[in-house]
Amino acid sequence: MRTATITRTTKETQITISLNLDQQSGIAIDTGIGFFDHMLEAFAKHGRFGLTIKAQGDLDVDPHHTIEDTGIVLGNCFKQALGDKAGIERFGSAFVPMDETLARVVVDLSGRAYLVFDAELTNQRLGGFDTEVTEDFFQAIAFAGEFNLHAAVLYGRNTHHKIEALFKALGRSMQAAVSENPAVKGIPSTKGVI
Ligand SMILES: [Mn+2]
Repeated sequence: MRTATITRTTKETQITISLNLDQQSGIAIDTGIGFFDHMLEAFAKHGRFGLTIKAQGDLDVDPHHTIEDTGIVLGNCFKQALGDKAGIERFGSAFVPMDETLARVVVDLSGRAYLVFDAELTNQRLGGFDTEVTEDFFQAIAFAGEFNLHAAVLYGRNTHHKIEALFKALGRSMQAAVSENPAVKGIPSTKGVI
């Protein structure tokens, strides 16, 4: 079973995440930020991951800590659940439209952390979610998970659609990358380690 459960506690947030890479064992998300919950549910549903998240953060200060720290713990869960990455596809990509918007996410579970984020998010706030923090979440998951993450909105108008398409594309591309393929013999790297 490729699963991980991690709890991280700081003075700003307390977060527990359980991730199951191989089945949608259930999705239950509670971060206290409605729009963020909606995005994480879309990520898990379309990535076909089992995912439970309980995050209690200092929302009275700003939602930023809770969103960024959730990205850190989720990235840590992917890294732990994947283990030595033997037999996985390693690369994954997805285009996801949402009405007038088209998002593209490409990942390489390379063991190296890098983010390229290219999206113009014109509406600054959606519910209790500051849209600029989308990039901080993507940065956090890529760096904690130690993978290359290239995320772009190719075109679109509505900021809700743009962010939702990005989260769905992140789910689809991660699902593709973590998939096990019998044609992959051992660890998918010429170095022998990723
Ligand atoms: Mn929506």
